[in-house]
Amino acid sequence: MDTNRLSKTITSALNDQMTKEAHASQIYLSFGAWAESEGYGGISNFLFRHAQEERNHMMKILEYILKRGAKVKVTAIPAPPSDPRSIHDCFEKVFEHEVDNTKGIYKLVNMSHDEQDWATWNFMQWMVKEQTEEETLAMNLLDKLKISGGEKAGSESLYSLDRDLESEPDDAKLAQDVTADNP
Ligand code: OFO
Repeated sequence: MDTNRLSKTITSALNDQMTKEAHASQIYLSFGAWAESEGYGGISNFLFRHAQEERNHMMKILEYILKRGAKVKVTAIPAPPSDPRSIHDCFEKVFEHEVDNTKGIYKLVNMSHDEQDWATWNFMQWMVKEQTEEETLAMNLLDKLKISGGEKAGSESLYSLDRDLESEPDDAKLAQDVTADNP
C-alpha cells in the first residue's frame, strides 16, 4: 500500500527548498567567519546564530517530507558567495538572499494551493511567517546602517551595531504583533 501523501512535484520542490535552506546556512556561516576575522565579534555571533536557524529550517522540511511518507533527497550544497566588502555589503547580501529564499517558499505555497495539498500549504504558512521575520530583521539592520552612513558608516556606529547584535533578539516584530498602544 502506498502511504506517500506528497505528489512528485511537491516532493521535488520541497527537496530543492531543503537544499536552499542548507545553502542559506552556509552563507551565514561564511559571512560570520568573515565578520569575526574583521574583528566584529557581535555581528559574527548574530550571523552564526542565523546559520543555526537556517539549519533548523532545513531539518523541519526534511522531517515534513518524511512524515508525509515521501523520499528525502540530500544533495550537494552550492558554495556561499565570496566575502562581503563591508558590513553594509554583508547585510545587503543577507537581505538579497532572504528575498531569494522567500521566492522558493512562495513557489511552494502556490504549488500546494494549485494541487489542493492543504497539509503542505499549512506547513508552508510557518515558513512564510519566518521569512517575513527574517526579511524584516535584515531591513531593520539596513535602516540602522543607512542612518549611520551606509557604506561610509563610521567606526563608532559599527562598534555600537556590533555590540547590539551580540545580544539582539533574533526575531523581528511583525505588523500583526503591533497594537495602537504598542506600535
Ligand atoms: Fe530559512 O529562513 Fe531565511 O532564508
